Amino acid sequence: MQTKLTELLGIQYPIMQGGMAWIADASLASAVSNAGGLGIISAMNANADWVREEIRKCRTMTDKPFGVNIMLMSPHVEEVAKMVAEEKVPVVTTGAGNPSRFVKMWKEAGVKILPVVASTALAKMVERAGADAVIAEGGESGGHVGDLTTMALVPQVVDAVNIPVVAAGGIADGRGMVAAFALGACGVQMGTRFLVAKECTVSAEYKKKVLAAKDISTMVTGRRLGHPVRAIKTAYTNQYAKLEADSNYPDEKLEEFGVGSLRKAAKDGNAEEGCFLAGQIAGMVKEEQTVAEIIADVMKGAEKLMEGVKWDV
Ligand code: TUI
Repeated sequence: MQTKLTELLGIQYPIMQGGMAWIADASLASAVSNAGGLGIISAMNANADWVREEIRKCRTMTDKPFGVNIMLMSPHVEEVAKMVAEEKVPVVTTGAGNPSRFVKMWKEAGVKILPVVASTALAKMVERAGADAVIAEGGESGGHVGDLTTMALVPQVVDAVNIPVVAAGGIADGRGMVAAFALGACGVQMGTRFLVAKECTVSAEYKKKVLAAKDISTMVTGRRLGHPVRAIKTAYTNQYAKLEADSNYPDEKLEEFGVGSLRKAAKDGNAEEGCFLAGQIAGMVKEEQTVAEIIADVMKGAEKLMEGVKWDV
């Protein structure tokens, strides 16, 4: 299937993998790229040396294009931004902020730039700065979320900019992909469905929680600190929500409560203290499959729905 996204990135299918912190490593990214999508390594809060190592590992595992997701709130954002330009990674996606100050440097290095946006204002800003496309991510997604839903955000971003738009948040199968096309997107980014891929090295406890999730199993915490994140409801999120609602509980201590919780979920499989980020479609993810099987299933579903339909996407 050819779309503006497959053309821009030089990939076979219009599917990107989300840059999930502590989860999206060279193993998952190379598997997605080898299966014809765009795999992404998450730079999360890691330093440049760690991310460089992962990039080089990925290059030994695939000769296809891949990307690095830069979380703009990372304390190492400046050094990581410079390093991805030095390494000339094919694609950079960004999250949780405005990447405009890095765009010139990345463009000069030939890096394709796809910022994640949660509003039309940021979409227009990054288009002006020189972004190649935007990923419009609705609040159905896991992790750091904006206010708008995918259904409301994607068409408004499509109308606001002239660069290609990728839809993210709440997409896990062919129906979601075709819905994204109907809204004017030229591809999708999926995170939660790839969480349970065989090639995903996340803890067994994490996969178990995603596979057991139902429609109403996720919730958003962290609004009080300005960093709302969606995760699977657990003892940890319930406790966080309680502390967050207690106006006598200081912000600093709330911040402290969250430190290390993503690592505890992804690496240690700590069911009590871990924060298991996942999107609202976790309830639709029922089977551990290889990345190739996941991509084949999404494409088969989409192609069946699009039989006889001719869309210019
Ligand atoms: O970034 C994500 N998802 C994430 S980041 C993350 S790590 C984290 N850990 C603790 C607290 C916060 C984050 C886990 N999941 N997705 C992309 C995304 N970006 N979603 C929403 C946004 C966004 C929101 C507001 C981007 C820009 C924005 O406005 C920025 C501005 O400065 O205008």
